[in-house]
Amino acid sequence: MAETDTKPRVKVKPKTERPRLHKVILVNDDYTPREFVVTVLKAVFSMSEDQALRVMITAHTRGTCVVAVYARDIAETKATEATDAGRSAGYPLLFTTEPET
Ligand code: TYC
Repeated sequence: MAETDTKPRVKVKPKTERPRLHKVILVNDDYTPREFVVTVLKAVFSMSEDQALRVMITAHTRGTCVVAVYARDIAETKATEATDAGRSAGYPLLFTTEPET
C-alpha cells in the first residue's frame, strides 16, 4: 500500500491590509477672509505661501480642495485643529476628512 503524503502543498500567507489613508479637505465659505485661510494652511499643514494660496483659491472657486493625505488619526487631528483656529477667530472655516478609496 502506498504511503500517504501528508506534506502541506499550499502555504497560508497571512495578509494584513494596510490601513487606508485619509484626505483632509478644505471647504469654501462666504465669510472667512482669504488671508486667514492661507495663514491656517501654512500653520497647520506646513505649506509655503504659494502652496497655501493655490489650495485656498481652488477651494474658493471649486467649493473644496484636498489639502493633504495622512493616516486617519493625523488627518482628523489636523482637520480639527484647523477648523478650531477658524472658530476661535469667529469664522465658519471648515476642514473635513474622508478615506481614500
Ligand atoms: N470664499 C472666501 C472669501 O471670499 C475665502 C475662502 C476660501 C474661504 C477658501 C474658505 O475654504 C475657503 N472671503
